Amino acid sequence: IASEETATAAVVSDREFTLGFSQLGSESDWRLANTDSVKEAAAEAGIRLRFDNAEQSQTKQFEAIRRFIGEKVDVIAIAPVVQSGWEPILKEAKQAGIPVILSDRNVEVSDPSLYVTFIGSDFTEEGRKAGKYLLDKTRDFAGPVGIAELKGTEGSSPSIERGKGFREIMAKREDLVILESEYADFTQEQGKEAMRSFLNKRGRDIRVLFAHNDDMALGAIEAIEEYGLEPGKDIVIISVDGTRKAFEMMAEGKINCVVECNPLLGPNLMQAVKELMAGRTLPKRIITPESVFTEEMAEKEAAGRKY
Ligand code: GYE
Repeated sequence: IASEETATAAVVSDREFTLGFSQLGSESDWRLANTDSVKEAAAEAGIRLRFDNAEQSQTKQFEAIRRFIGEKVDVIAIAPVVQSGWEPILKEAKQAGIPVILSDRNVEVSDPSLYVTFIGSDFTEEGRKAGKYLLDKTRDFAGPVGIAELKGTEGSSPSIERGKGFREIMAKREDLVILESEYADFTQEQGKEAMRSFLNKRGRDIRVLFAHNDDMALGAIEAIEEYGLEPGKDIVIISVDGTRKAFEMMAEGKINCVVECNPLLGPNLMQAVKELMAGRTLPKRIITPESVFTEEMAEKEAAGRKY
């Protein structure tokens, strides 16, 4: 009897859970690494995954989430493209009794019980780290120091918070001036386009570029070279994410500083799903630890990057 009981218990705890994951898009190398991480971790954890790519459209995310609710998945995870507008759909999930985990980006809701936990980076801190590098690097520059900013997706939590953290630190010095700031949707193409127009307007007055992600920085590097300037020398480049391509550029001296943002959230997410299914209480916030890398470390680090 004892062994039969154990067998039953094992069957119950090994029941295959279904996770519906609404991925916001495939706009960057960070995102591709994030998607791979989620898929791999689900397979490893024995969790059935319903995956949807919303191609940067919140409406498509709503549609996917409604499908997941219809399919009666056990848990829904969302990487929300923008911060606002989530209350109604989160209420639908709640009414259906399906717990929601936020992954990567945050939402703005008045009722925090609409989601279980938010797993992802501290974007404000990332912005502050970028700002601190800026202070060090430009310490001896004759002012004013003109800065260009490539923002990510309008209304997205990483873009809002990175911008905020950066400005918080920047405010410590009056000679630092943001000359241009545009949304470029976290993509290389738009990063290049926006940087080209910044240069056409401001030319050499731009001494520093703060790009909210690596893909936009890579696009900007192309624009800077086409304009006839040297990225990393004529224009200091500070970026966020830490993709292999960015590390390679940093090893060549074309990017000066990369603030790390870790996309490998899959294992944490699956752990959270399992704990939730086992009836445990999760912390409201799960933050991923991250570093800052500069040129001196680029070559050594580039080889070991997983994304
Ligand atoms: O920095 C960027 C991606 O939400 C943290 O989205 C993520 C950001 C990441 O497109 O590369």
